[in-house]
Amino acid sequence: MLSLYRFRGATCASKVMLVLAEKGLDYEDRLVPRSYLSDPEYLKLNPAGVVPTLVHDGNVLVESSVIMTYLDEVFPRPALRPDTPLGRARVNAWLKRLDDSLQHLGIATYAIAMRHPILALPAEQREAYYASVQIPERRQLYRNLVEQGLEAPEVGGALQALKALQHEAERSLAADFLVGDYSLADAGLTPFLARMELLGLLLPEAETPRLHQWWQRVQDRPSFDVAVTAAAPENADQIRQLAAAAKDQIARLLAS
Ligand SMILES: N[C@@H](CCC(=O)N[C@@H](CS)C(=O)NCC(=O)O)C(=O)O
Repeated sequence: MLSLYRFRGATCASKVMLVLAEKGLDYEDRLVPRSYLSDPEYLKLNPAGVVPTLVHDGNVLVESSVIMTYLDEVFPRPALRPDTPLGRARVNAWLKRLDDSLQHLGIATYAIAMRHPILALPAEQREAYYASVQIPERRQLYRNLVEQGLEAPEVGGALQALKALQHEAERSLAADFLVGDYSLADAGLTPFLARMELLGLLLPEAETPRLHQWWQRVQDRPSFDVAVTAAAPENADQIRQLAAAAKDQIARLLAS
């Protein structure tokens, strides 16, 4: 039996859900509130207090890329990795690249949208929020993002990194998918594109034409609706509006 812990809007959980959907695997959907991530019961499963966590026949797995690879090994059909060592290495390189890029996506999401409800809190509650950030080195980052938004010093670099990620995908897309047939690399990149699209960070089609075609191709797959659309943040419309309101500032940061 498979159980997946996730919350709505968790990019890393969508990566795993795409793999489950592509393989037609049934699983118990443990949709949890974000507050549950710091519950001692959950921390026993996932000491970092993040999603996704997969439990397979009582065995606990964390780290989205590890889980995706595990699922492809245990449930090999349809295969979501090439059968050559070189092809697999290329898929692994994409998974690593995406893991390394998650922080940039998080910074963009906070600076454009998630800061607003926190900024609206009374100062005392805002301070309590910063103090509750689990990783101490991240407290100043969150403070900057909430209080300075797109002006925070960390944002320019993050948006440039997300731009570079799109260019890298464009260069990789000589054929329909990133590495051979549809693979874990495509499943990994898809929720990133969905988030970048929501935040108004997608580069124009003229700049990344192959990536735009790929984006349409992955959206046309049945897995997209269940693993990405249905798993979008509850406040997706509001995020889109906030991104639209910030579009000139975003364009400046992407251009520089
Ligand atoms: N490297 C981990 C990152 C996990 C991670 O940061 N997950 C995010 C969602 S994408 C999370 O749970 N964040 C906690 C929060 O937002 O409160 C993985 O790929 O599984």
